[in-house]
Amino acid sequence: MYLISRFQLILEGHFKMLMRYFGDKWRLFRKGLFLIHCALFFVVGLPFLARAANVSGTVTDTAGLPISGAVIEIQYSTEGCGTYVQTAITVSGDGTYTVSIESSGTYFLKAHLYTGNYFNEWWAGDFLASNCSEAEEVVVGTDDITGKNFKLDKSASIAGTLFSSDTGLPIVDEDIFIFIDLWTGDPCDNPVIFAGGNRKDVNVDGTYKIVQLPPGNYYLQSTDGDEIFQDEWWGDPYSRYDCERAIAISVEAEQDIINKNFQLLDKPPSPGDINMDDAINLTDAILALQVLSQDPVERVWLEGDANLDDKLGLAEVIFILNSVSGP
Ligand SMILES: [Ca+2]
Ligand SMILES: [Ca+2]
Repeated sequence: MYLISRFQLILEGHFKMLMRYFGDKWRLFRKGLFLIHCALFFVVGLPFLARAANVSGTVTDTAGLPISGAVIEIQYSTEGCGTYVQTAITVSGDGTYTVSIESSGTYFLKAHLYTGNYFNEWWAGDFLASNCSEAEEVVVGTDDITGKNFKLDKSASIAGTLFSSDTGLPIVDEDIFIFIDLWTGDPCDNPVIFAGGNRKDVNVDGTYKIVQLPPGNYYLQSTDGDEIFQDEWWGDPYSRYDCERAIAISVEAEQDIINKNFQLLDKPPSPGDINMDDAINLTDAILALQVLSQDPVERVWLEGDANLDDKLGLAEVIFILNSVSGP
């Protein structure tokens, strides 16, 4: 009896040890299973549970013709306008769009064009708003929402080509690094850069087009990031180095203005240097006299104008002679 009970005790002891050992493992195993389940839920289950609804509509011009290539951007309202929650959706060729919104809430919709000539607009019910604070909320639950349509107003544009003043040919360069800025106000006295994101990179063929312009008067200025060409203002009949000679371009609603070309210098001009050879001497005086007698034998540059009257003549001859004879 004693031996049996002793044996029993030993067995029970081993069993308890085994239970303790495997019990820990079992708890760990269950814990592991739980974590795996959680991970599976987040990876696989949550997107399905969280998906709320599709929002769809059309993007057209005011005549109802589809505008393809527009992008519908979505902003979330809890933190106000400006908080993007989802990748933008490109409007398809027939002007329709469908956005899948993944969680219920309040959203704002914006139709944005990166290349076309229409104003970017926020959806605001029967009309469109130019900024988010005027946009109408779109409350997304579990039902699909349709009919969020945009009828975008056409905007104005300015286009042209950049020429080299030296060669007279368009500035064609794969690595071109010239851009055009729009300014309002006095170009020589703290002009204001037009706040429409209209700084425009010039294309490799030397052309440029600035779109999404509201009506107004704008001054255009070219800037060459490579500093090969001078920074110049648009002017008539050619672009100008001096801000005093910048000419405003008047733009009306929906107007497409073309041929606002630049003729860029590759060095800054000097008053009196009629032939732009970096020297002011009697050759320049003779050229100015020949211009006066309407008989220039060599190419002359109006940029050598010394008295800001956009003409070459006696004023330049006197200026040059003064320069040559010294103080
Ligand atoms: Ca000269
Ligand atoms: Ca002059």
